[in-house]
Amino acid sequence: TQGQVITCKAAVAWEPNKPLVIEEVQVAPPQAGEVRVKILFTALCHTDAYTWGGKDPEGLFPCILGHEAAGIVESVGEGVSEVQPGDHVIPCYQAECRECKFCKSGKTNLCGKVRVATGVGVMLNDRQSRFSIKGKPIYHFMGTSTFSQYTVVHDVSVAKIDPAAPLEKVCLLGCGVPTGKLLHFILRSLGAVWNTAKVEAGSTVAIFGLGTVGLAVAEGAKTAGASRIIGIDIDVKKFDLAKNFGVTEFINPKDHEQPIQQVIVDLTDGGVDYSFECIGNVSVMRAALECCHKGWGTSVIVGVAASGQEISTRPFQLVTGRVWKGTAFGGFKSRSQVPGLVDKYMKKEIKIDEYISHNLTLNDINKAFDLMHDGASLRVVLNM
Ligand code: NAD
Ligand code: AHE
Ligand code: ZN
Repeated sequence: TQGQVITCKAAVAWEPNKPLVIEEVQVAPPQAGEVRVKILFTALCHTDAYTWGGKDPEGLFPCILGHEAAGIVESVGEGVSEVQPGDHVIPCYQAECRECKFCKSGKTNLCGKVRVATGVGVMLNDRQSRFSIKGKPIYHFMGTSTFSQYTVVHDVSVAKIDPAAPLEKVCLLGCGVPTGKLLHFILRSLGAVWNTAKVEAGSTVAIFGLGTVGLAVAEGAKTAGASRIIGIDIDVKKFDLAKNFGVTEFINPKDHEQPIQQVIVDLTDGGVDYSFECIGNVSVMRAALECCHKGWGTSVIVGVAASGQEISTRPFQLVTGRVWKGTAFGGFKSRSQVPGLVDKYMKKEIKIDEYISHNLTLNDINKAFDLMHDGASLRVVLNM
């Protein structure tokens, strides 16, 4: 198949909110600096639902969504040296070129090399899509488009992993699980001031939203030695499950008349040391900041909010020492660090299996989105 167009099945989002349609798509061969990957397993993340739902200012239609997957390299374009056909890989929506000013800064995992192209659904080389249906181009999504049996990605957006790792599990390392593994992110951001992890042990943490991302934050907080991990969700189904990930206390905002930030401040002698918003709701983002302790509490925005939404708070909240930050992909450098996360899973140092609630096939993708919207699932993994 090398050098030839491949025809395969993909779930196409023709319009926002309309059921995805399984179509025969043509996938062009990889050009210079590109890799064609046979996707074997993909999971669904809430961000796919967000873009499908028309809430993403970068959302383009028709497109092939999906960004949490694993597969095998089918062929590579000119100049690709780090992967070859047969390699097991995880596509990485957050690229890592190791050459741009972001990559070289040592301050961020964001990469500037291909972002201009991935934000508009095309490949960098010729600003065209590699997907088409009977000659009509279909846009890429997040530089990954994993809801297709074959996809083309930039070589800076693919991590080579241990071939012994089960692809039906490690596909989750493409997004949700690393995003929540914020331990190193916290330690790095505080490194200069409070130098040791010991200071962090005993911290209090509040996590808003107990989906896969929020539960992965809980798992990381537990590993860091947090003394109290407070989980907040409006769906009580999440509470029993969350105990297994380290959540020690639960709050359903619907049970309280007071604003949730006040409830948490009262419960924690003035507020938590860290809070995380893992929903994408701007009023919850405000509550997450305001439930932090005066003088040092840090709130991290993880959730992705809809187009047009803005955050607000009284500036006094920041004047009095609370810190507001955000993270993409948990701060991990993708190509450098995803293989190590796979190894940690193989050594049973991090959970993955526990985040998978359902296994379905690509043909059932609309059912998988229904499960997510009903709150009935954590991660649904699709066998392609
Ligand atoms: P999910 O749908 O599995 O989980 C969201 C949880 O939030 C659910 O349990 C839901 O019941 C709860 N919730 C909804 N509204 C609430 C409210 N008002 N108060 C309390 N709880 C509420 O989603 P997920 O896949 O875990 O993703 C979570 C968020 O993180 C999404 O916004 C997603 O787009 C974003 N995300 C960001 C990154 C990143 O790199 N920053 C990566 C992955 C996902
Ligand atoms: N396109 C949206 C923003 C979407 C967004 O913030 N994406 C996160 C990853 S979510 C993964 O599930 C991210 O990494 N952002 C950094 C980046 O470079 O995209 C919008 O609002 O325009
Ligand atoms: Zn995601």
